[in-house]
Amino acid sequence: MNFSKEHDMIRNLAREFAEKELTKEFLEEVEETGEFSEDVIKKMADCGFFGIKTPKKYGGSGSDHVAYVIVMEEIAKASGVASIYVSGPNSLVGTPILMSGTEEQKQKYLRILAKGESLMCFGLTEPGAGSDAGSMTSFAVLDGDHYIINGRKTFITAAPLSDYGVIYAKTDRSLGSRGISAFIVDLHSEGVSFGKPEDKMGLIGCATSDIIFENVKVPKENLLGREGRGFTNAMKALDTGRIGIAAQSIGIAAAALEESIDYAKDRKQFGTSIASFQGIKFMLAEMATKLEAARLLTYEAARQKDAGMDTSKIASMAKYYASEVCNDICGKAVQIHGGYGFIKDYKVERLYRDARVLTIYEGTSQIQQIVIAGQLLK
Ligand code: COS
Repeated sequence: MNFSKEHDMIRNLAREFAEKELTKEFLEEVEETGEFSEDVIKKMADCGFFGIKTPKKYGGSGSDHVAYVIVMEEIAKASGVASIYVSGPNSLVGTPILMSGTEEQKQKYLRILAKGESLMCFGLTEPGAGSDAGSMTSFAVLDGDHYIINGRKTFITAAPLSDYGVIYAKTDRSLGSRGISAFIVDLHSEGVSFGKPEDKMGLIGCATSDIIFENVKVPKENLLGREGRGFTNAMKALDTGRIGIAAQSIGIAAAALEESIDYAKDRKQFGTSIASFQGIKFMLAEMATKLEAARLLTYEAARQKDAGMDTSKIASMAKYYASEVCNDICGKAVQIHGGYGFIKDYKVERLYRDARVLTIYEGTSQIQQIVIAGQLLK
C-alpha cells in the first residue's frame, strides 16, 4: 500500500509513541490495576491522536480518515485498550458533534476532546436495546428551557471517566427511531449516576458502566442536531466508528501474527524450531493472508470516506471482516504458543481476550451482515 509522506510521518509518530509509552511493564500494570494512567492519556492527546480528523479551527490536526486508521492500527498493535481512548474522541463522540453540532457546540466540545481536557462517552445502548438500538426507552421531555431526561444506558465505554456524554433519548415515543434525539449531557449534572464498572474479559483499563438518568435537566441548547434526527446521527457516527474498529482489529491481529512468527522461530520441539513444521507454516500463511486482506479493506473504507463517498456498506464490511479475522488470528496465535499462550506472561493471552469484543461492539458481525445485505438489496 502506498501512503503519503504525511501519513508515513503520522505512522512513525504513533509507532514511536507506542514503543516509548505503551511498554510491557506499563501494560502489565494496567491489567493488574484496571486503571490507565491519565498522564499517558494526556500524552496521546498532546501527540494529536484525539483530534486526528477534527478541523484545525476546532483544535484538531485537520487530517483524514486514513491517518485515523494508521494511528488506531499502530496504537492497537501495542495496546487494544489504549486505542479505545483514541477511538472515542475521533469517532463515536467527535463525529456526531462534527456532523450535527452548532458552531458553538463544535468550538466548545471538539476542542475539549482534541486537547484531551475531558473524556466524553457515547450513550446509545440500553439494557433492552442493543442491536435494536431504535427500541430505546430513555425519554427526554422539553420543560421550558430544559429537557428532562430519564432512562438508563448500558455498556457505555469510558462512562465513569467522562465529563460529558452524547446521549440518545426519545423525544416522541410514537415515531419509533424517528422520535430519537441526541443531546450533549454534562455527566456531573444532578440526577446522573453510574453503575458499577463491569468486570470485563478484555480491554481492561477503560471502565465500562451503565449511566442512569433520573430527572436530569439538560439545557435546551444542548440538543445535538434537530429533534428526531438522533438515530440517523448515531448511525452515521457508527459508519465512521466501524472503520476505527476495523483498524483496531488489524492492529491487534498484526501483533498476534508478529508474536507467533517470533515464537515459532524460537521454540524448539522434536529437535528443531516449530517454524519448520508445515502445520505451523500453514497457520502463519493463513494468518498473514487474512490480515493483509482485512488491512486492504479497512484502508479502502477510510479512503472512500475521505473521498466523501457513502461508506455505510464498506465500513460494515471492513468491521465485519477485520474483527472476525482478528479473532481467528488471535486464536491461531494462542494455538502456536501452545500452553504458553494460555498464561498471562505471554502477550497473545491478552490479545486473544481483547479481540473477543471486536465482533460484538459497535454492532455485532450479524448486524454488519444485515447492513451489508440491506445495501446490496436496496
Ligand atoms: N446513515 C444514515 N442514516 C441511516 C443509516 C446510516 N448508516 N442507517 C440507518 N439510517 C436511517 C434510515 O435511513 C432510516 O431513516 P428514516 O427513518 O428517515 O427512513 C432510519 O435510520 C432507520 O433505519 P432502519 O429502518 O434501517 O433502522 P432499524 O431499526 O432497522 O436498525 C440497524 C438498523 C440494525 C442497522 C441499527 O439499529 C444498528 O446499526 N444496530 C446496531 C447498533 C449498534 O451498533 N450498537 C452498538 C452501540 S455502540 S458500542
